[in-house]
Parts: sequence; structure tokens; C-alpha cells
Amino acid sequence: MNYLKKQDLKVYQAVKNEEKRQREGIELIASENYASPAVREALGSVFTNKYSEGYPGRRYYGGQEYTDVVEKLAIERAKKLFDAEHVNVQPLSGAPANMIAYNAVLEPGDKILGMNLSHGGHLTHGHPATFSAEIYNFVSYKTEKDGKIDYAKLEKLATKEKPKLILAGFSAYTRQLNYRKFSAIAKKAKSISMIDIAHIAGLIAGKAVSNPVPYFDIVTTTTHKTLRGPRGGMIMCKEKYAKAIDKAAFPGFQGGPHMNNIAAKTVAFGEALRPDFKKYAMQIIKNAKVLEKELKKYGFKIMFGGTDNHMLLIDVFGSKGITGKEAEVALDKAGLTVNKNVIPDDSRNPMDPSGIRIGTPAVTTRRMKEKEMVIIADWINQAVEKSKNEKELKNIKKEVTRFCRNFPIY
Ligand code: DSN
Repeated sequence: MNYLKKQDLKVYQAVKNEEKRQREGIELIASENYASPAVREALGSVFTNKYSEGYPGRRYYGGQEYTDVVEKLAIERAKKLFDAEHVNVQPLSGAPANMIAYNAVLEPGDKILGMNLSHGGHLTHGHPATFSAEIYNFVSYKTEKDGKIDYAKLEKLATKEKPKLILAGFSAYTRQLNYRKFSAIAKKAKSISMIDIAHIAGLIAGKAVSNPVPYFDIVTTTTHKTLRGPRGGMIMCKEKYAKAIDKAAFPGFQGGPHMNNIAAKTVAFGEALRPDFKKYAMQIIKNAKVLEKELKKYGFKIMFGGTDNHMLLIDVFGSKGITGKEAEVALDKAGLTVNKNVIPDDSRNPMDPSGIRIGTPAVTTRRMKEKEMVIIADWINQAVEKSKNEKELKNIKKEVTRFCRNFPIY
């Protein structure tokens, strides 16, 4: 970073400080990860200089010999990873990917049946504050007391509401979905089936959980969470929807794709195709399960009855008497980064909810395993229990920093 240091010391310093923060702390935000040096090189490559509106072989500007190479390769690798019929790697991130997918197959006012936000769904699955909720008519389903989805109830709701699109997927739900049932319900209701796999894409690619792609008409994802690529999005679909999806992405919703980003996605897909990525994906889940077991021992209330994936949703207010925001702040001071999160039908404000969400993709990239999860659970418990004791939090942070030296990121 010699150029940056010479030219813009303020930005350079911020980058250096962020590097230190990442190196010395334990990252437990379920949607974050560390992209590899090769992914980051591709991201910082000269492809950032290039405009490439259109698709390989049919672009609007000249000079596309090499952009076509990476975009075709990205598509080929994604098809192999997910067993997809058609792939569009141009969505800039997850929210645009969802918007593009809706736009491709729906008319304004059409009905979408999606998962309620407080039950693990995502903002773009129907939250009133979003642009998509202004355009489409969202109806939501919830999880039951046991944390599972009642598919008979969902089928009844779909039969009654007759949505044009049924949406599966989540950003804070921790159990395995029944893809066959979703697909059968959508078929029966004559709805298009869509799933947002942003959180679990890496677990699917690494074959640590089953692959929903064959069961759904449209699949959206991000590439930077468990998949460990650059920040970005992607849409996969059945051939039947290919033209509509491509047209909705460009020129419908976006202009020139970010080719540096696509080059980096290509590298990440290449990494995910390697055998060691399978081990990585399995370890993410093993680590989450150890955290679940340990935190339960400390009396934390784990939502949805536990986890089948990479994350846990914890009711800290119900189990420890501190709010999600207070827990997030205390954990931050102790060097453990998490995010506050609403729990199902949370009675508290989303800005200061009852829960926190924690995840294991990033710590697993640092090669932390079961043994380390036991230590992390102990620190989480201490930081939450001593959330008002600044000195204790500082002491934990010192231990965390020391511990992190044994698990270099790069
Ligand atoms: N912000 C992402 C997450 O944390 O799950 C989803 O948009």
C-alpha cells in the first residue's frame, strides 16, 4: 500500500487501523468473513477500470476480450458449485439481487409470501421500510414455538393468499429448511418458488448442507458470507427464467457490472471448488454446534431450539437481563464482535432488541476449532455477565488479543 500511504495518509491510516481491529478481535458477525489474498488481488485489479454493459459476447462497448474470460469462467464455476441451470453473476449485492429477481417475474402489486423479519427473514423479504415493499404486496409466514416451520400451515396460507411468488431463505434463521416441501407448496399454489441462500451459500458449496438449487425456480445469494468471496451478489435460475433474469439485471436494474468484483467472485468460486473448502464448511457447523452447547450450559436462551447451520440467535434479554444493544457494546469492548438482533415477535425496539446473532464463518477461516469455541463461549458469558464492569471487559480484551496472535488471518 505504498501509493496509498504516500497519497492519502488519512485513508491509509483507517485501513491500517481496520486491519489491526480485524487481526486482534474475534469476528462473530454471522454474515462476515475474510476473503483470501487472491480474491482481494482480483478485486483491486485493473478490471475496476472497465465498463462492460451487457453479457459475454454481447457487450455495448469494445475492449471486452478479457472481461468475457472472467465472466464466462465465473458462470461456469458457479454452475458446477451449485448445479445451476443458469447463472447471472452481475448483481452488485444481495438486496439488488432480490430486487432484480422480483422485477424479472412480477408486476407491481403482485403478492409475495416471505419469512417474517423477526423470525429470521431479511429486510428485502417484505419489511415495510424497503423499496420492494412499496412495489409488491408482501404477506409473511412465521416459525412455530419449536423454532420450526409448520409446512401444513404454510400450505394453507399459500392456498388462501395465492401469492405469485413464495420466498424461502433468511438472514437470522438457524434451522434446515425442507426444500421439497417449499417446492411442492409453491407448485400446488401455482406460485414461482424462490430462495435467498445468502447466508448458507458456502455451506451448500462445501456440501455441508443440502443444495436447494434444484428445487427452486430462482435462487439469490451474496458471495461474501460463508462463500468467502468479495462483497457481491448472484442469481441462479431455471432456464425458463434465464432471459427475464438477465434482462431485469441489465438494463432493467443495473448499469455496468463491476468487473473487478466479478473477477474476484470467479477466484472465490475456484477456491470453493477445492476439496479443502468442504472441510471448511463442515467445520463452520461443528463450531456453531459447540458454541450452542456451551452457551446453553451458561444459561443463554438459544432461539429456534438450536442451530443446523453457521449461526445462533440468542435471547440475551430473556436469559441474562441485558438488551441486545448492551450485549453488543459489552462484547465489542471485550474484543468480540457480534450484532444485536430481533428475536421472534420481539417486544423490544429493533434498535435495542432482545437478541444477539453470532456466527462461526470468520473464526473458522482463522482455523479455530471446537477447543477454541469452548474458550470463546466462556468469554461471551463473562462479557455479558460483567457488561457494566469496564475493567473486566478490558481484561478479556487483552486475553482475546493474545489468543488471536495464534490464529493469523493472512
Ligand atoms: N446484513 C446482512 C446480514 O448481516 O445478514 C444481510 O443483509
